[in-house]
Amino acid sequence: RHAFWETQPVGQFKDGPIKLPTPLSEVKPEPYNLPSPYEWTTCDMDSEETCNEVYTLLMNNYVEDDKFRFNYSKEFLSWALHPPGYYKSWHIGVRAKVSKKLVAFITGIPARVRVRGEVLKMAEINFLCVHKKLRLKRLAPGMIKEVTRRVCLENIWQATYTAGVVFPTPITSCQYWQRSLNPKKLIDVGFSTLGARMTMSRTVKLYKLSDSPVTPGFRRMELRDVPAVTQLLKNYLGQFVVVADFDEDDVQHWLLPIESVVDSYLVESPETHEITDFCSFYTIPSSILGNQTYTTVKAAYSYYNVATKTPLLQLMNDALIVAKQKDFDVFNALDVMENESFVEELKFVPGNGQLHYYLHNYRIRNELKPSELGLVLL
Ligand code: YNC
Ligand code: MG
Repeated sequence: RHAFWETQPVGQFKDGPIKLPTPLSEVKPEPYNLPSPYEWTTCDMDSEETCNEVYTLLMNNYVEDDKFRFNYSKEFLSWALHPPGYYKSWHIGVRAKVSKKLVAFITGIPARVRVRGEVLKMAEINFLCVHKKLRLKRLAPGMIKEVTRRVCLENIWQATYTAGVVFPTPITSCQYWQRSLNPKKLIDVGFSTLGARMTMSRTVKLYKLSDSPVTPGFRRMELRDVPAVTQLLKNYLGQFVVVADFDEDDVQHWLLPIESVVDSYLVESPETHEITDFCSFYTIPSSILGNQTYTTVKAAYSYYNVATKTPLLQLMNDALIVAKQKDFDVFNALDVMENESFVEELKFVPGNGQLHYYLHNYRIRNELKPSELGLVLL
């Protein structure tokens, strides 16, 4: 310890909070000001009407590149925003005062995140979106300040979030890998291109998978598996540096399958009935911008995977097989945890663009490697 130097404005040796919490009475009690045509609204995502408005705002204005825009489903949004202990006040919208049209959105959800040895209550910030017609008017900073205020009012002082763009300062930058399941469609819509010296039929053959999973005892996760899956995850995630800290309630919420939202499979040993391996992925369709034949690409995103008996490569190959059975077009995985160990052999190719991970009000002295992350955000 350095009783003196730790009080000085110099880089510190230790990881930890950048600013200490203030008394709650010092957190601003009223919302930040918005430009006068707009007003804050708290979005009740249990209301079908509000959920529809959010869905429509995101469908038309959320993250996109030149060809695709995320098209999170209503069921997905409801799942993503209602974890155990969620705060309605963290589902924040901005409306035009006159028309009441929803024009911007940002959300937080509570989570426990372990950073090395310390488990912290954090907010996970997501779905920041400003209507295309209101861009570059500095609405986003006001929304970020307002969500921060509402998080602090719950006596939570740290947050985590991901973004495709760089600002101060990522804890690590990850790469997406993409595995074609329906190569013909992906090529037709311009999601991927035909490789050099490749024909369509050779490409289709290259990506062909078995009709059904090969691992004996591979099956869908059920409610009765929650305790075993929680234990498997806890043991496995222990090795990583920034990690989701899941209890059984969290596992039930985040990993129990929900049709077209989240899928989880496990291996139950045919002899001992022990649960030895686990894999999961969530569903985000993307709208295809300006294609006549197809309107959406159905994408699976690798979530949490744990292999203790089955080789991880084989487990993930089975995940690809069930994703293909469920008619996904592509399977995406970040290079977090041990994902780099299977991507190349399973014919994933690097996607373009990176995903940067951030912590709010928590310093990590050295940038992490993606493989030190045990946290996947939606
Ligand atoms: C972004 N994604 O740099 P500077 S990811 C954070 N996250 O500030 P304006 C962002 N900041 O550089 P626009 C950001 N994108 O001047 C831009 N910024 O210091 C910064 N896109 O604001 C930007 N969703 O309102 C600049 O820009 C300032 O009208 C400019 O709005 C931005 O959900 C945005 O990509 C992103 O809807 C809303 O472009 C808009 O362009 C848009 O003039 C399409 O803003 C959708 C999109 C972002 C997805 C995500 C994570 C968000 C994290 C927010 C940060 C949380 C901080 C922690 C809270 C602590 C809680 C506690 C305790
Ligand atoms: Mg703006």
